[in-house]
This record gives sequence, C-alpha cells and structure tokens, in this order.
Amino acid sequence: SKDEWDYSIQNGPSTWVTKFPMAAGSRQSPVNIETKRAESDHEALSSKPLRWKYPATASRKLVNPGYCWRVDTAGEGTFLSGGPLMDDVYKLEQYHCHWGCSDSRGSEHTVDGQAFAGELHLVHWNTSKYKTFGEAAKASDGLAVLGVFLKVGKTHEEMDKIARLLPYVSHKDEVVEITEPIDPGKLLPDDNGYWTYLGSLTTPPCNESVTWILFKKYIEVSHHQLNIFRNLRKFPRGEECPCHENHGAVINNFRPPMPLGNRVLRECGS
Ligand code: SG4
Ligand code: ZN
Repeated sequence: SKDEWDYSIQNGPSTWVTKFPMAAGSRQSPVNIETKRAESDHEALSSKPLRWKYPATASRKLVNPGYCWRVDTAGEGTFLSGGPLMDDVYKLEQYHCHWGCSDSRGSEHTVDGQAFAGELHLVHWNTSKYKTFGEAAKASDGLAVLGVFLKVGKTHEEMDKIARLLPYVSHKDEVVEITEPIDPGKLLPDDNGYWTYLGSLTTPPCNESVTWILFKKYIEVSHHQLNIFRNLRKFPRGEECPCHENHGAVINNFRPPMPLGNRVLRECGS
C-alpha cells in the first residue's frame, strides 16, 4: 500500500524515496560522524548547557509497531532545552530503539565509520513554537532527538525494565501499560558530551525537522538484553509469518548513513 515501508530488500531504505520524496533531501539522517570534522564552537553551545527533566511517571505504554519497540510518554512535566536548542523548550513524545542481527551492527549513526550494537532515540518536540507533535514534525526546528549508542557489556538495570516487558508485546500492534516507573533519564550516559547537526527522521516520511543530539559516551546493555529485542516479531499474533526470513524477527531496523554534505557538525564536551 501507499505508505508501506520496512527494512527488507524489497521495501527497504534504498526504495523509500519512491513513496517518500523527502528521503532524497539534502538534510537526511542518520550520518557518519567524522569526529575530526566536528567544530567545537564553545561560545554557542556551552553558553547554554543542555538540560532535561523527565518525571519517573513519564513512560506510559510499551508498543511493538512491527519495526522496533517504542515507549509512548506523557509529555507533561518533561523538558529538554539548551545547547543547540537554545531557549526553546521541547517535550518528550516517545523513545524507541534500533538494533542489528548481531552485536557488530545496529546503530543508525556511525562514528568514524564504526557502528554500535544499537541506538536509542528520545524524540522531543518544540512546545515553544508549535501546538502539536504533528505540526512540529513538519517544521525545520520542530523536533529534537537525543541519540544514545548501545554497546554490549553489562546488564543495564533501567533497560531491563523494558526487556522484561517485551515478551508481552512480542507481536506487531501489541501494547502493554507500564506500571513500574521507567525513567528515560536513566537510559542516558553519565557524561553529557555530544555531537549535534541538523537532520531528519530516519524513517519515512523522513521529514527534515530534527535537531540531532548524539551523546559521545555510549551505554552498556547485555547481549541477552539485545537478544530479547531481536525476539520481537514483525507480524501480528495469530497471523502466519509472512516472510521466511529470520522467522519475521525485528532485526536490522536501521537506516544506513546518508551524506552529511555541507552541513555543520558541532560538538560540545568530551
Ligand atoms: C521509529 O520508527 C519510531 O517508532 C517512530 O515513532 C519514529 O517516527 C521513527 O522511528 C523516526 O524517528 O528518531 N528514528 S527517529 O528519526 O517519531 C516519529 C512513531 O512512529 C515520527 C510514533
Ligand atoms: Zn529512531
């Protein structure tokens, strides 16, 4: 159908442009972060430190949309501002994750050509300028996504709350209420250094509306936790698996890097 897309050979990233013309734009994401190219303009970025606040009750529902897991949040009380966002106040809309079939790939952004095992995205929208998420998603300064790289290591306690709920949403379109508080702030690394550039949503319709803020420091999750992500299914419960590939597992749900072109990559902190 008209807005069908996925990560397969037939409907994958290289084909998105036929149905979603914005995917061919010059401000697309993800990109490869060439660390040597990053400009540290301390005046502009560090004059206003990046600040966020997420109440423990912000995480409401865990969803399997068929191509990732996603936590929908209650925006009230959430807050992201400063850094490249200046004085505008953004609210958290949802957070979700991208991962691979093995621990050697899975992130959307790469750093000097290196992929990570996964990438967590906290999607925010500009409430200073726009009335709804939908309106913000169409504006060049409408969205801000915090990106966190996942590396295989020790079990992540906060991520484990999500991993423990994933079996309840193993199939497409399944949803579970979050009762034990999950604090998205605890999914962020302990160091605030970041890279930032202007880009897009990494999935169709690939709107060029995102200020990307990628933490330099990764977080660790265990191999077992990633395997729980890889156990999600792309098809609804009770339906025959439509694909013979990987038993319809949600894996490799990342878009490859797009050209940075003449966009500016800035950095703040180490
Ligand atoms: C994931 O597919 C989310 O589930 C989508 O959320 C999200 O789209 C999409 O990624 C793109 O976001 O941070 N990777 S990204 O650029 O937030 C939007 C929903 O579909 C519009 C709700
Ligand atoms: Zn994402």
